Amino acid sequence: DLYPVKRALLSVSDKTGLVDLGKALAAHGVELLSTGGTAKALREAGLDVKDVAEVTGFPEMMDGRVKTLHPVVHGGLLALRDNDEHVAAMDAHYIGGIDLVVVNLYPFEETVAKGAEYAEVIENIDIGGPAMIRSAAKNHGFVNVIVDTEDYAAVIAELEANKGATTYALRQRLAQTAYARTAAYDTAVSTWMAAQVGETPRRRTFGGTLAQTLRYGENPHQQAAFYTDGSNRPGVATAKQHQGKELSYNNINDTDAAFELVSEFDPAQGPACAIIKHANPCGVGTGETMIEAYTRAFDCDRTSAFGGIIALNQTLDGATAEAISGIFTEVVIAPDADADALAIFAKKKNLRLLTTNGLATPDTAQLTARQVSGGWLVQDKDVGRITRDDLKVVTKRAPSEQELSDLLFAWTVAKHVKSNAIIYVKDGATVGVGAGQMSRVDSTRIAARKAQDMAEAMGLPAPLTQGSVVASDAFFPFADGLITAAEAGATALIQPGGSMRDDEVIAAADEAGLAMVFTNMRHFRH
Ligand code: 93A
Repeated sequence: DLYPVKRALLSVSDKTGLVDLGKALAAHGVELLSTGGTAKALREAGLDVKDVAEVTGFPEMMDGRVKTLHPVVHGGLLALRDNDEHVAAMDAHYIGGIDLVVVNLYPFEETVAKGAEYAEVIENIDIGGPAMIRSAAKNHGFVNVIVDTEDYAAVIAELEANKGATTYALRQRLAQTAYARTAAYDTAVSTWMAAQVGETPRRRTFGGTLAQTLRYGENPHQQAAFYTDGSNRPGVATAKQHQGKELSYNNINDTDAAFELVSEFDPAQGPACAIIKHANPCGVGTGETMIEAYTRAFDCDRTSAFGGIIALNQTLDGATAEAISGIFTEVVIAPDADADALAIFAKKKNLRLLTTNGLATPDTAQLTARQVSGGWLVQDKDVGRITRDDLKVVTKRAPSEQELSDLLFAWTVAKHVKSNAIIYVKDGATVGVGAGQMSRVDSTRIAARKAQDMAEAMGLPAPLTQGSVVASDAFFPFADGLITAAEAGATALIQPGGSMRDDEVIAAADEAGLAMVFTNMRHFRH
């Protein structure tokens, strides 16, 4: 399965390692063909190179749009060397075999990432490069294709070991890498185009660029990696890490949840803070100052906040940094951090601080995907939002101004809590979160029980759920959940409505003197 490399075509945008590779090939007597810029770089290093234009008899034209798209190139790549008719065709049309292709593509992903104009992005869609890669990879029985500078060394090592030939095993592995690259490249193009014309779940592929090989996955026995999608959105994928060790798989997941949640709160309306554990908030607070917002988030569930991930919607200041330093925290993510905060955190070597230079855009349309066995589920991201005007009061009593504002706050938090989600809120801060239970009444009970525990731990006369409002991410199927909330001290409720037993639930609310509003929108999150 050894096949000799006699002629190579090199055409690369990223010229890293090119000259060394060219020299190693030349040392094995390989003839070098190349395109404009690549040929120039090789010649400057003193190598003997033939221009592709000379081989095809056509100049590079149309700003380089057509340089290698020619039967002399593709015939040389695709011809089966052990097929008499193919060999006869090569002879008849003066086509020489090309046994090795070295191509890396126009930097499409980088061009998008730097925010280039439409026309420049279009010009960076490589056509000839992927065509050569795909031709060479198809003919891996005879042809080597290198698309990754990291693979230069392996090919040189084989040429050394086998007197200028490579093994089938290597060529096959290179072919697989090659198709992975062209697939990722076209995915990047289609993802960018989807952003221009609007994404739909029907016509979208997902791909990404390897950003980080993670130490492990959700558990230490699982391998993992982090891919970025090139969209350059403010968030965990693009944040600047100021200190601490690398983020783990779970850190990235939780930091994303924290930042998406806190970004719901317009900084112009004041500071907000979210503390996340296992992808669910264990406290969300607002306040006059950031330290107040943090403290109120922390007071919702001080026990769970230990080892949590904290997101802020405004600059991290010194006072808040000092307060956060009081307990073990994994990650803090904020749009920015002031000098005082940086100095305070510098003493906390294990704490990771990320700044994003902006907030996420939870109201911008986007697709989300999740893997199931044998496929992917794709949907629009939940960007649903409601305002006061969308609410329908269904009880005899209408909510007060304060209740209304807390109901909307609770509803926003509920969107970011795993179902079944029940959120108790008082004065712009959560005071109880029930998440991820299989029954809604259990979520209602758990949140109230935890508030009771917190009151005892903090020496409060009554749990903070007294005089709170409650959001439920989906309708109450029975009155029991609502009654539990009322017993915990809730005075108002927000929920989608739409249950067969809405009448029963509304009657129970009236009986308990609760105000209740329907949103006619659900926020399941699984
Ligand atoms: O514009 S292209 O799509 N048309 C082509 O025929 C073609 N052939 C190679 N781009 C083409 N290439 C790309 O040019 C390669 O994939 C590589 O990225 C780049 C190398 O150009 P140069 O050698 O001039 O620097």
